[in-house]
Amino acid sequence: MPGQQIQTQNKPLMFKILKRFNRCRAAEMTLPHGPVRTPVYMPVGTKGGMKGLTSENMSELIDCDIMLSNTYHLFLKPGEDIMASMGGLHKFEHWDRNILTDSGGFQIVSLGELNSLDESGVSFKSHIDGREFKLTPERSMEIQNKIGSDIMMALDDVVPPTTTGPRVEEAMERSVRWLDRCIAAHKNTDRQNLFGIIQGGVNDDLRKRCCELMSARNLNGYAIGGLAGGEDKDDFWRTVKVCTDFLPDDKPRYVMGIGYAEDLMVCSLLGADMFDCVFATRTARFGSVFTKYGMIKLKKEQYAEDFGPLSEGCQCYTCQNYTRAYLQHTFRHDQSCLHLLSLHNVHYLIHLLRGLRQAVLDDSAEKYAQEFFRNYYREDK
Ligand code: PRF
Ligand code: ZN
Repeated sequence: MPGQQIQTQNKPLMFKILKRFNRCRAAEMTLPHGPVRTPVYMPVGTKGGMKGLTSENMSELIDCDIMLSNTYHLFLKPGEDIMASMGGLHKFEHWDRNILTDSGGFQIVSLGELNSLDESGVSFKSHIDGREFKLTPERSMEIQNKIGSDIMMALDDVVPPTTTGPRVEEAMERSVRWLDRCIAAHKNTDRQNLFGIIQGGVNDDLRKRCCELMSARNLNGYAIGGLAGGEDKDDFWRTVKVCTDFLPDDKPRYVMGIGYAEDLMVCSLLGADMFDCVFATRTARFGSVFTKYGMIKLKKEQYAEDFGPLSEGCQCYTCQNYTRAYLQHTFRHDQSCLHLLSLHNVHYLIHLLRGLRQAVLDDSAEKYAQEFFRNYYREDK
């Protein structure tokens, strides 16, 4: 047609696989707020911002490429309009790297504030003031569009992975229908990505069907949901493997809600690229920290005169400057060290996977993985 220009839309996500080790991929994902080195652990700042850590800490001390926030919490406080009038969540929390937002449904169900769920969406009562709200696929997209996250998650129907029977299939099929409503409602396709979430419990056929149905929607990335909820490790790992078998090879895959070091390693080796969990920061508040030789509880008497770092060889600010003995002392007395423990735990997971990525690039991933497991499960810690 004369005068009509072909619009070459900028795709808001590029995913370049740089090298592989068997199923494991070292890649660079480019988002509107910069590059993300994968496999990647994404720390969770539920309400925007990390508990005990500033945005500057996250970029300068931890070199984190992407953080996660929850639509549900941000919607209740400060609310979508305050965020929109601030120009989005990046400006609101002074974070100029990437943000991923979860859609809200999972938090409603897992916080037990669910009132009812039907084909139209999920209804819930605010845990702050008891007001009633309804979250639909359209509302979730509207709020995430206002938040301005780089990756938005589709609203999904999540059942615990230990669920059996027809409810598992219903939730999977509803998640596909809700995904289509999300796709139709998403306004900023030029600058925000929408990921679909694979459901289907620990049933291989349902997972395979969900992967095929959602892959046909040609999204920029996919998540594997509905796991890490009390199922056996064998079921968990097999399900991740089935999904990475049937999802497109050239797009990022995100396993939701995974935060144990060993799970991040196994899932990366199975071909997943992104992970998130509140575990690293939540567990730090109870004085549990990751070390090269497994997790330790800092309050144990044996660390009272231990003048070593939290984890041998750790390059984080905490380990460079403080001893286990000092950290235990402040943990017992005024808890003023909590941000130092959180910083270490988040740094540990981010750099565990960044180390794996570098090892894939250097052809030493097998050795890296073997050493990780040998050390992490060593008997004499
Ligand atoms: N769906 C969504 N968020 C999630 C999950 C899910 O299945 C999980 C699974 N454990 C964590 N976070 N939307
Ligand atoms: Zn450290």
